[in-house]
Amino acid sequence: MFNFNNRQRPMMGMGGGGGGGGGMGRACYVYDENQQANPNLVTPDVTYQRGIDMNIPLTMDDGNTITMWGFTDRNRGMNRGTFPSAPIRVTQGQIVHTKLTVNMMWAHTIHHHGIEPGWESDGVGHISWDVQGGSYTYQWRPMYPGTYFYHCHTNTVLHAEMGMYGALIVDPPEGPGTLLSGGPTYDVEAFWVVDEIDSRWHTLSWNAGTCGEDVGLNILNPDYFIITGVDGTGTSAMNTPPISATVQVGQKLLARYICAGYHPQRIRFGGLTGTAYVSDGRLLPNPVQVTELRAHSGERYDIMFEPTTPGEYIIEADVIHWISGAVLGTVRTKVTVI
Ligand SMILES: [Cu+2]
Repeated sequence: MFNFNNRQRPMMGMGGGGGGGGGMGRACYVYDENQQANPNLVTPDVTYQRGIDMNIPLTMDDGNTITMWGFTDRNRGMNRGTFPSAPIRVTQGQIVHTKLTVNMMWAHTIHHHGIEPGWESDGVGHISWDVQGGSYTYQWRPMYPGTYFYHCHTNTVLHAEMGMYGALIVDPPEGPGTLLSGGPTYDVEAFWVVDEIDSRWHTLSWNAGTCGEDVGLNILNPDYFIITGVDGTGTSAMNTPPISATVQVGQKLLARYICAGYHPQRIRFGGLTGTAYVSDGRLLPNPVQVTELRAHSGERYDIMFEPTTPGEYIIEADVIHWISGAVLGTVRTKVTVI
């Protein structure tokens, strides 16, 4: 059914571009020959459509602007992407299509991290194919409620660092407001997606390093620290829902935490005690009381808070060097209890 011949392409147009636009040309291991229709498609319950934006400006608190890459939301007719990309939110058991359209200049995929579709829908470009100069539809059916994320899996180390990801939320049949079928429920939702940025990487072309040349992707020296798309080291994230949250005593807050960086993280809840119900989209054997959590790249936690004392609680996530253990940076946001 699929032609795997002639997968190795000659290097053409390497080193072009950089910065906004992500450069042009091909890469040595990008397999774009087999973008015919996904052979197993059935009628979906819901379809998400995503395009590509290789020039998303992100302005930091110090005034510098970093170029991010991301997905556009073609369902809403958006030609511009956002960082993070627009959430995908579905109901447990739905058959979902994600249609990705990429123009001729670059190759990208969508991998629905933590979802387990057939291999032709897994979006791991390195072992199947990348999407370039056309569209491809991924089909998947989430079976477990919780917090996931989707990201590009072409030249993954670079493209994920460049911001090509968005939240993927699976609700139980009850819909938003309920974490798991039959409970627990929540009143307010917060999204804590913690990431680091090495601005040196953000001048590279989309295909940098794919032909074996050393472009330094083994060296990540972050100079910015991000929570859910904003600079997390100043005050930007303090009063920016759905990062910061306000709850009344007696209400329940669900925090959806995603470790979107490469260095390990430790998130501290500022004196609040939460209950972790779900880890990486799977129910924990028993709910766990937590005042802090550690996570590695790609991990997610669903944590419920039911605060009893009014006040302001500062949520802090440390980004920790994977070898030395040094704290490289700390992002902050706030839960206000009234
Ligand atoms: Cu990509």
